[in-house]
Amino acid sequence: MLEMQNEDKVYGNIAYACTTLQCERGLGNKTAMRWIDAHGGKTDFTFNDLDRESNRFANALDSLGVTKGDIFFTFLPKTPEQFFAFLGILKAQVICGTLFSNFGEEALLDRLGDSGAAGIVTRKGLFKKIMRIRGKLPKLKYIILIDGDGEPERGVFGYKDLTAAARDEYEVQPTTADTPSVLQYTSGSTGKPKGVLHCHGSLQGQMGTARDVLGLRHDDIYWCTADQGWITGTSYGIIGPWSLGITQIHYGGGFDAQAWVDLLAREHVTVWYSAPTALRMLMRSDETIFTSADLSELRSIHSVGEPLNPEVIAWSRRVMNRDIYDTWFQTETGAIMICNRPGMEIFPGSMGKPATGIEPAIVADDGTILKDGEQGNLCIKIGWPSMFSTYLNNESAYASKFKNGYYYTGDTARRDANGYYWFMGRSDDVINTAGHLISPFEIESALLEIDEIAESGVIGAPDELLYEKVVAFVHLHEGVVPTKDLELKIRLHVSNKASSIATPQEIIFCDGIPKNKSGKIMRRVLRARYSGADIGDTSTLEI
Ligand code: 6R9
Repeated sequence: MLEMQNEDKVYGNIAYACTTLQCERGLGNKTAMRWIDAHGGKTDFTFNDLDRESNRFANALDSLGVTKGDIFFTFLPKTPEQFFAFLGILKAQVICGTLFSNFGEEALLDRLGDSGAAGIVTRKGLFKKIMRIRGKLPKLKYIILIDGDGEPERGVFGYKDLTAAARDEYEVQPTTADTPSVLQYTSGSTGKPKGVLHCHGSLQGQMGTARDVLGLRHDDIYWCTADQGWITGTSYGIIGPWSLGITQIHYGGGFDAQAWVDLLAREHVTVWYSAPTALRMLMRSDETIFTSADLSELRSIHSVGEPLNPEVIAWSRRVMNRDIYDTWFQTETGAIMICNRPGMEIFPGSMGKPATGIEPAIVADDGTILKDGEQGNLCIKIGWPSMFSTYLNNESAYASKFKNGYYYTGDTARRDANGYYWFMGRSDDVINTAGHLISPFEIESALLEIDEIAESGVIGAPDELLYEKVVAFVHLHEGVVPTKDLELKIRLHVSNKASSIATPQEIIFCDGIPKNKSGKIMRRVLRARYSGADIGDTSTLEI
């Protein structure tokens, strides 16, 4: 029995596997994270450090009275504390939600409110966003500031004081595959964002794909550029690599072509996981940045989040003398499902073949499994280890994603005769801008709060750099004149309420928003209007 519990503990808990287990394997003094701040300052943290710091955070949560099954969020840019807190939260079997630090107050309120979060770890610069909505969050008891002092009477705690008072050891309780672990919200085209809940058993999928798809080996130096607010940042910026005992680089600076290439060269990065928008931005920069850098140790480059255009692969082959391996997955799938990987022939434009054990199918709307070459819904046969366990508080939306033993991804794709999958698009209106999924509904709701606006409709339009850009059609109230100031007001409002990434790139003032007879915005018509295409069947149009 004791042995059994020990096994559960060792293999069951994600954070245990990423820290204590690595120390038990003899890797305690190995660098787990080389932290590079925005000014280039470096601090190395060993697996011992990661274990101790996450133990302290878990003890701190225990001392506050946070218990198994509660939900605690991180709302931070990349900082070492982001990682310590994430792992500490999971060690305590508390569910860890992660939030992008650019979220505005409405986006925060939706997520913290829906989940009934017990607490949040953040920093002073972001604190005011939370204080503005705190009155609407009665369940939010604990705000932990990584760079501030506590005011316990207001439910505010200083990270440093809390963790300094905490013990270095933590007894992780036996954790099973179905113990809830990570929570991330994802946008749909209607309604509020949905909380995708994962379980500790997802570790198997994340560890397996980090090894088999990213090809991570014990002597690698790995850099995943994804933010921890995103599934890629948790599955492949924390869980997958650390569960394999791999050294990771984490960089606190923003995008800068020279700084990124310098980092790749100077830190001897061997495996790099990034996204098409960043790669396209690199592609636009001066080629000598690459040709003058020594990237000889860089073994493989992987990409996720948006379609990887063949031009980017051609550029990488020419300038870096390397392929880029595209990978496809979703917040819901938890781990890579379809991919190109080292050793496989690449057909530029195709996202590759199924990862080991994954069985996708292309399915028609009527449920018929389609043949090679035919386009349809991209579905995955259920039962992979990192599959989400539910949409929090939304069992019906969860159930609606499954039919005949398949999970419907919401993407459309086709498979060719060689078994390679080709992404065709999404079957909903969700906008993918620079790899971030944005709900047009969230932006429309923010726009409607602006006094001058009568109605609005938001679409994604093709963009060379971002894949899609946010375009807002705005119908103003009678007598309101569109001005540059009004445009600025609109942009600021969306940025403050939703997020800076959701801010419309283009605002088009118009006389009315096309709706169908049940009042739904016809985004298809707006897209056609934008591209100048034929607007198709308009029999259900209101105007
Ligand atoms: C990991 C992640 C998922 C959606 C997905 C699809 C798009 C992701 C892609 C890709 C084309 C790829 N997507 N990878 N499209 N090629 N290699 O991105 O999760 O934020 O939930 O987005 O992103 O539309 O359905 P998430």
